[in-house]
Amino acid sequence: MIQYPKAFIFDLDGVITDTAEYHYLAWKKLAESLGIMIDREFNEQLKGVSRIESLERILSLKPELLDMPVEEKEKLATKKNEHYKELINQVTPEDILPGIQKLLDDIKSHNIKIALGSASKNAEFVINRLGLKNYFDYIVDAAKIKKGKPDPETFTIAADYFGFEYRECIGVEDSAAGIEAINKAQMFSVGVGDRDHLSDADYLLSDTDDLNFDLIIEKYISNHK
Ligand code: B16
Ligand code: MG
Repeated sequence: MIQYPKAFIFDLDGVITDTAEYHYLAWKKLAESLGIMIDREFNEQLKGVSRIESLERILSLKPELLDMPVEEKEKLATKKNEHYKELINQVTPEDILPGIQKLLDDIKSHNIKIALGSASKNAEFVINRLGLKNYFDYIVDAAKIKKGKPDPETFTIAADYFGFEYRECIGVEDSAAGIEAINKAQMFSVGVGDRDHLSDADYLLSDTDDLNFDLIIEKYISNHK
C-alpha cells in the first residue's frame, strides 16, 4: 500500500500566486527612494525573508543607512507594506498560478492535510482574495514565528499543529531560504524555480505548471526508501 504523506505545507508568495513579484516591485520603489538600486538577482535573497530582515539586507547595500534608529526602519518597512497592500488589493482568483488549483484538489481528494507556511503577515488576506481559504486546514501566523526561514519553525509549527512527524510532510517553496527551512525540518522539499537558487531541493521543478500530484508522491516515496 502506498504510504502517502500526511500533509503538504505550501509557501505562498511565488508558489500559489505571483505576489513575489509585488514584493519585489514594492522593495525596489522603496530602495530607489533611498538611492539604492536592487535587481531581480538581489531580490532572490529577499524571497521568504521577513519584512524587517529584507529591509536590513537592502540597507546593507548602503551601509551608512544601517545605523538609522529602529523607529525609522519601522517607518520604511511600513511604507513598503502600504505600497505592497495596494498591489495585492488587485489580486483575484485568476492570479492563482498554473497547476496549483489542480494540485490542491488532488491533495484534498486523498484526504491529505494542507497548510500554509508563509513568512508574510499578509498571507491570509491574499489567500482570501484568491478564494482558496477553504483548502487550508491550517495557516501559520507569521506574526507568531520567532525564527523565520531558513529556520525550520514556519514548517514545523504546522506539522506540530497536526501532530505529524516531520518526515511525513512535504514542503513546497520558491525561495532558497524556504528550501533550507524544509530540509532542516527533515521534510521532503519541492522547489519551484531555477537550479541556481534551489539546487538543494529534494525535487525541483521550473514551473508550478509542472507540479503533478502523482509525480511528487513517487519522488517522496523513493526518497523514503
Ligand atoms: P510581509 P512567503 C514572504 O512570503 C515573501 O517571500 C517575502 O518576500 C516577504 O518579505 C515576507 O513574506 C514577509 O511578507 O511583508 O507581507 O509580512 O514567500 O514566505 O510566502
Ligand atoms: Mg515564496
